[in-house]
Amino acid sequence: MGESTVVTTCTRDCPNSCGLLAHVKDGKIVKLVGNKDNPINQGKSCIKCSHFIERVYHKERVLHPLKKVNGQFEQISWEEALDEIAERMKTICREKSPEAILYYQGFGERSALKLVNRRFFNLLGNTTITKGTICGGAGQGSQDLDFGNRISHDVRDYRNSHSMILWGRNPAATGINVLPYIKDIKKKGGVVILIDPVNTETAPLCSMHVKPKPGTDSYLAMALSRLLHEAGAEDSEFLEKHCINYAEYRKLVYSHTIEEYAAMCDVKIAEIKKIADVLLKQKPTAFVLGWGLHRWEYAHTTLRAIDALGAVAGSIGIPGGGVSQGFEEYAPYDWSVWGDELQPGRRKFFMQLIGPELLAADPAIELAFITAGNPVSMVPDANVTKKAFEKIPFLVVAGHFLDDTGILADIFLPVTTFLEEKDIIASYGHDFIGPLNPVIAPVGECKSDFEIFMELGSRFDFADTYVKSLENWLEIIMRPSLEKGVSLEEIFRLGVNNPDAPEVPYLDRIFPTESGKFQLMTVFEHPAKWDLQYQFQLMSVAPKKWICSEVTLESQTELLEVKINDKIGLALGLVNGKECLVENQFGSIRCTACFVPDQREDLVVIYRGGWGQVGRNVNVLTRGLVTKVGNGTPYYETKVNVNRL
Ligand SMILES: Nc1nc2c(c(=O)[nH]1)N[C@H]1C(S)=C(S)[C@@H](COP(=O)(O)OP(=O)(O)OC[C@H]3O[C@@H](n4cnc5c(=O)[nH]c(N)nc54)[C@H](O)[C@@H]3O)O[C@H]1N2
Ligand SMILES: Nc1nc2c(c(=O)[nH]1)N[C@H]1C(S)=C(S)[C@@H](COP(=O)(O)OP(=O)(O)OC[C@H]3O[C@@H](n4cnc5c(=O)[nH]c(N)nc54)[C@H](O)[C@@H]3O)O[C@H]1N2
Ligand SMILES: [Mo]
Repeated sequence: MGESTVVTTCTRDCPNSCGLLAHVKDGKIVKLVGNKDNPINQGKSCIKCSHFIERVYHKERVLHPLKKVNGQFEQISWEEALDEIAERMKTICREKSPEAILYYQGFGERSALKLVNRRFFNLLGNTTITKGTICGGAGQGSQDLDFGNRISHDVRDYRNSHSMILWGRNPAATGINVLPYIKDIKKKGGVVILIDPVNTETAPLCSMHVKPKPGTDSYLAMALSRLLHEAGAEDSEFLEKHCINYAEYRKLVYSHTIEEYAAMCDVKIAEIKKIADVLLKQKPTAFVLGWGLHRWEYAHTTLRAIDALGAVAGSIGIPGGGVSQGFEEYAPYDWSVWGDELQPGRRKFFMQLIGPELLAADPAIELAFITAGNPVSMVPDANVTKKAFEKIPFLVVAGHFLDDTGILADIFLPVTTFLEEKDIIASYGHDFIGPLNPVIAPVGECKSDFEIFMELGSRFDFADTYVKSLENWLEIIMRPSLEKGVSLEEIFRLGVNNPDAPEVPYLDRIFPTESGKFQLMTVFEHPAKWDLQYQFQLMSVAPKKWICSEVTLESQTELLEVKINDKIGLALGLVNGKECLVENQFGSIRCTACFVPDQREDLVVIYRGGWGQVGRNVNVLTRGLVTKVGNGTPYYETKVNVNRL
C-alpha cells in the first residue's frame, strides 16, 4: 500500500483546532504532526496530538456495535442495531410522543456534518433536546451584553500586542497557539501577566503571575479601572463617544477604595499598581480570557468588569488589543440545517442539570441518544447524573470507548475518529476553517456520526429529503462561505480563513447592541457564598496530559491527585504522596495528596475528566447550577474538605 501524507485538522474539543499532517504507511497512521503550512499552528502540535494515534488503535476502543443483554455487552451487526433503534423510536412516537426521546450532543467533535444529527431529531418530531452549555456560555452571554456579539481577535493579531493579560486561561496546557505570541511580546520588551488563582504550567512563561481569590476578579478589574482613572489615563474619547452608561460605570468604579478592592480579591496593592502600570505604558494590551472565568454563578460580573477595563485601557477595536474570549465554532455554517425552526415549542433540558431534569421529566424519557459526549463524567453532580441515565429504559451511546456514559448504554455504536472521516471544522479559538481528509479507512466496523444518521434516517418516512451524499450535505452546510467565494477544494487542500471574520473586531466602533455602542456594566452583582462549612474552593481545571474525558482505563490505574498548599496539608495531618479523602455534601473521592508550596491556601486543585468507574470522577463533588448570564456551568462554586483516611 506504500506511504502517503494527508492534510487534516484536529477536531478534539480544544480552541487550537491545529492543522495536521498524518503520515500513513501500509494503511496505518505512523506519525501525526503539526502542518507547517497551517497559518495558525505553523507546524506545532501538542502532546495530545502525537498520542492520539494510540487512541485510534487502542485495545479498549470499541470496534463493533454492542447490545446489552442481561447486563453484559454482546456484539451485534449494524443492521440489527439500527433496526432496533428505529423500531423503538417509531413505537415511542406512535404510542407516546416524540417528547419521550432525548437527543444529547456532547462536545467531542463539533464539525460541519454534525449539524445533520440534530436535524434527524427535528424531523422525527418534537423530541427533547438540551439547552445551555457545559463549556463556555457565560463568556458568550456576558460579551454579547457588552459588545452585542462576542467576536474575538484572531490569535495572529497578537503580533501587534505590546502586553498581554492572560486572564483565567492556561495556554501551556490548553492552547499552544497562543504560546509563540507570549514569547514574542516578552522578546519585544513587553509584559505578559497571568491572572489565575492556581499555579499552572503557564505561570513560568509569564512576566508576572497574580493569584486572586477564586471568583473575585471583578474587584481586581475595578481596582485597575480606578487606578487608570486616578491617573487620568482612561480612554475618555472611547468611553464618551462609543459607550453607554459611562457615568454609572464610573460611579461603580469609585464605589470602593483601592484598599477595599485589594482586600476583596486578596491581591496586594503593589501588584495591582504594577498591572496598572503595564496598562498605562505597554499599549496595546491584549486581554486574553479563558474558560476558567466562566465557571462561577456570577461570572458575568467578572467578564463584564474585564470588558469594561478593556474599554478604559483603550484596547477595544485596536490591533493588538481587544478583550478576546473565544469564537463561535459553528459560525461559518448554515444553521438552518439544524432544523430547529421545525420544532419551535419543544422541550429542552439544561445540559448541566441533565440528571435532575431527567429525574423530574414528565413525560419521562423512554429513549436517549448521546453522541460525542460523556455526561456522566463531565456534568456536575455526577452521582445524580449517573442515577438518572441508569433509569432511562433505552440508552443509545455513540462514541469510541466504554467511558462512564458508554457503559450504561443499551446499544453502543462505535464511531470513527476524525482521522477516519471526511468533513470540515471551524474553531472556537481562531478564524481558520480546516479540512478533514480521510487518513485511514475506518478501524473495525466504526462508522461516522454522519453515516449513522443517514442510515438511521433511511428507515424513516423523511428519508427522501434527509438522506443525501456527504458532498451534497457539505455544500448545503457550507453555503454561507461558498457564497463568499470560498471553494470546497480550497478548504480540503489546506483550509481557509472564515470569510466573514475580521482579524480586528470593532475597528469601526460600531457595536451590534441595542444602542449601537459598547455597553458598560452598571451594577455589581455579588457572588453567592456557598458552603461556608467547607474549607477549600475546588478548582477542577483542565489537565495538560489529557483532554476532557478522553482517557483509557489503562491510563487510570492510580488515584487522582489533589493539589493542596503544603503547610495547610501538614496542618490537616496529611502526608505528601499518601491517600486522603476529598468530600462534601455531594460525594467523596479518595485522592493522593500532592503538596504544592506557594499554592493559595483556600483552594485545592483536581483535574477534570477522570472516570467514576475507577473512582476518578471529580464531578461527584461539583454543584449542579446554571450561571446567571449565558446558561453556562459554574463548576467552581463548589467547596470541599480534605481529610486524613
Ligand atoms: N490539555 C487539555 N487541553 C484542553 C482541555 C483539556 O481538558 N486538556 N479542554 C479543552 C476545553 S473543553 C476547554 S473549554 C479549554 C479550556 O481552556 P482554559 O480556559 O485555558 O482552561 P481551564 O482549565 O478551563 O481554565 C483556565 C484557568 O482558569 C482559572 N480560573 C478558574 N477560576 C478562576 C477565577 O475565578 N479567576 C481567574 N483569574 N482564573 C480562574 C483556572 O485556575 C485555570 O487554570 O481547553 C481545551 N483544551
Ligand atoms: N468539573 C469540571 N467538569 C467539567 C469542566 C470543568 O472545568 N470542571 N469543563 C467542562 C467543559 S469545558 C467541557 S467542554 C465538557 C466536555 O464534556 P463532554 O463533551 O461530555 O466530554 P468529552 O470528554 O469531550 O466527551 C466526548 C466523547 O465523545 C467521543 N467522541 C469524539 N469525537 C466523536 C464523534 O465524532 N462522534 C461521537 N459520537 N463521539 C465522539 C469521545 O471519544 C468522548 O468519549 O466538560 C465539562 N466538565
Ligand atoms: Mo470546554
